[in-house]
Amino acid sequence: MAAAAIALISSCSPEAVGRGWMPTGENTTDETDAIVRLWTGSWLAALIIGVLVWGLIIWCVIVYRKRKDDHQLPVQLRYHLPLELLYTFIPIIMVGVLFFYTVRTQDSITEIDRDETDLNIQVYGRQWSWDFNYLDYQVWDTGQPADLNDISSDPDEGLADYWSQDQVPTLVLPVGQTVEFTLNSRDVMHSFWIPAFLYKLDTIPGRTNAFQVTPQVEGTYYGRCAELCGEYHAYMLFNVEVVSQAEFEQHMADLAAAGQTGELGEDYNRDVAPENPQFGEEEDQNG
Ligand SMILES: [Cu+2]
Repeated sequence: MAAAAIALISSCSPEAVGRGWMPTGENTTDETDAIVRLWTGSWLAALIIGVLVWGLIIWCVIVYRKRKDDHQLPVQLRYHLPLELLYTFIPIIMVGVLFFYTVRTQDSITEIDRDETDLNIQVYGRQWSWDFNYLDYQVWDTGQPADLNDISSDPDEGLADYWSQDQVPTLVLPVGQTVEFTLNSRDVMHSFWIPAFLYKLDTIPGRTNAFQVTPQVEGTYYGRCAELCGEYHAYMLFNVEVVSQAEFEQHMADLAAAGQTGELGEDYNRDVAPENPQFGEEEDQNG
């Protein structure tokens, strides 16, 4: 308990508490503030109700405890309509309040205003890496699935091996520009997740998902697949770099200079090109 208390107290900076211990200290996108407010609001509401319920339980135990020389059963209640209505409707109201704020926040996050889009990026998830198409610049970038022969079966060593292969793709975004992401999958379900953005969305075969976000803080962030998608799901990593507009333009020029022009389109989907060695070999490993 002492260890737990120390761990808790040490992470109790006012900012960390105010943000409900969410993974970032700043508003990395235009949406993180609303998400943090929903999260901390839900926590606070749950805590207040928890304290109330714990208080009532303790109060009942103390006030209605069995006393000396008291050998009679207390009044037995059954089919007590007011009480039953109370414990039916109060939880419904609580769930309703949480539902209302969740839907309101979610709607504001998932709403897409195409007029505001500055940049269109298409993301393909696949076993087990990512393809990024910068549609407006007609350049692309891609990661390679881990070279499985060169990876230790020990999970920690395996991850280190994968990083050392330097095949993790990097998604570069210009700060302050509104990006519209189009998400697709080449094989099974994956989930496009940038933890620091406090948001993730599935990539689903045969379906297109989209969301819009404006990164606000320059920096390097981790990206992850958040949907268990097969044996090497854990290696389905990417980096995100939020940079100035000039650096972004330079990166687009670099990709074009490297010959990575056009789009990595649907041709690389597994169903369409099963003979493609990069995507076809793991046919039996659907997750
Ligand atoms: Cu995945």
